[in-house]
Amino acid sequence: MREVRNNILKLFDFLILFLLLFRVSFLLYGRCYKYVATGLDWADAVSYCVTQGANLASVHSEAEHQLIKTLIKTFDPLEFYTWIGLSDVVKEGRWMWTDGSKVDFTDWFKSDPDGGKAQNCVNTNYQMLWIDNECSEGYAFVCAERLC
Ligand SMILES: [Ca+2]
Ligand SMILES: [Ca+2]
Repeated sequence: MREVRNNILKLFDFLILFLLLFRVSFLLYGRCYKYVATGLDWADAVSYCVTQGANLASVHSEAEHQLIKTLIKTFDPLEFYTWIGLSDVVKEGRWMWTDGSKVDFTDWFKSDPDGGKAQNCVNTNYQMLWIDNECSEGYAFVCAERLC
């Protein structure tokens, strides 16, 4: 019985943390973020976010990047690579966010982007920084919506 109670309390703590993350994101940026643990290729991740009325997350400041990394860590303690909405799939070397927002912040790993035409989609969390990677690989991802 005590174990059941402890598990309910743990679940409650988790829900509070979850709600807090969403609330903080809303207060800071007027946006809601959702971590999706299912590994999809980048194009399917883009489509999935759109079905949720959102886009793959764009990132516009170090504070927002930290918030997204905290969200990822909440669901994935290993903090594995995660898709964000940046790509140069339309034109090589021209990085664009899927939500159409301006590229006013990046946090590349020192040697990246290095993949040329073979790597057109961006993961965060490569040593906590961004890398270009092959769009066909399956990773978890973060969606963001402007109004929540
Ligand atoms: Ca490229
Ligand atoms: Ca790369």
